[in-house]
Amino acid sequence: MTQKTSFYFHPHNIFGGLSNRSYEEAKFLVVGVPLDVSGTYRTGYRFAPMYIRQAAAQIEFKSLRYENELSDRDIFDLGDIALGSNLESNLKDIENSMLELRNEKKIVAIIGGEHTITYSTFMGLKAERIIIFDAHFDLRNEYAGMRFSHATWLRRLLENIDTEDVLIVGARATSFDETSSNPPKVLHVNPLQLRSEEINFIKDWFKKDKKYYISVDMDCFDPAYAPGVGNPEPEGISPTTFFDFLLKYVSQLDIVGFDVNEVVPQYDLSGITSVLAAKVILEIINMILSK
Ligand SMILES: [Mn+2]
Repeated sequence: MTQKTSFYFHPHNIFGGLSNRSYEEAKFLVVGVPLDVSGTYRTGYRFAPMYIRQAAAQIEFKSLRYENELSDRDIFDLGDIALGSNLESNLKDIENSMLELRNEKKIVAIIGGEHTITYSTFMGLKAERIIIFDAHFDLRNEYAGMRFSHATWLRRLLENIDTEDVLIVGARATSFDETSSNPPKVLHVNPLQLRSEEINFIKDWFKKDKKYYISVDMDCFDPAYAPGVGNPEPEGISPTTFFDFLLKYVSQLDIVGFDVNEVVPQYDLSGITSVLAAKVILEIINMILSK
């Protein structure tokens, strides 16, 4: 009997409800990194890849800004990296898996997980510069007795790369505790500056001959748009500001990988944070495809 395939949804939770048609043809690899170890407030990051994959299956793929619609053939979803409770061995495993993927010459789309993963994904993919969208600076030297955590990972990364290779967009939350440990001075633009368009001081930072990594902590958005995050922070940016920023400054850069992190589905009662996270991934893919 011929199988009536049109009657059936794909039984597995593959990103966007896609079919994982061809690994060879795919330009993008989706990888879930459900790290959920160092959270100190609202945890549950481990469930985010599952929810964001589902959300991506229920929204359209065509981009308004790029006049592009990614297809089934563009993306292959590898599944999640298996992780346990030992943070440092998890970080090693994440970095090693990225080192492997780097040889595949594809762009890696990572679904976190807590923000700590970005230390390892960036290092493994051997990117040169990082654009971070985040309410926070994550520059503490130690947090809750940990040298590696969601609040310290950028400080650790800056022990490996130069300060001038980092830009933080949407930053608005810091503390005396953070600034008193003399963190490196990182170029950043806050939501008020983004609204008033007084951001000429960053326009020369973008260089076309460098390899970039984009990290999107979903708490960069205002909690009205993204309530389901570990550490919500009022006065964040809107999705429109975010997508306009990508179009204006990021769309022509050489991107080797990106992540979307810090979603906590249990606090995302309407599911809108996962939908926005899925949209961020789809839009970045369309942006890169239309370059
Ligand atoms: Mn954050």
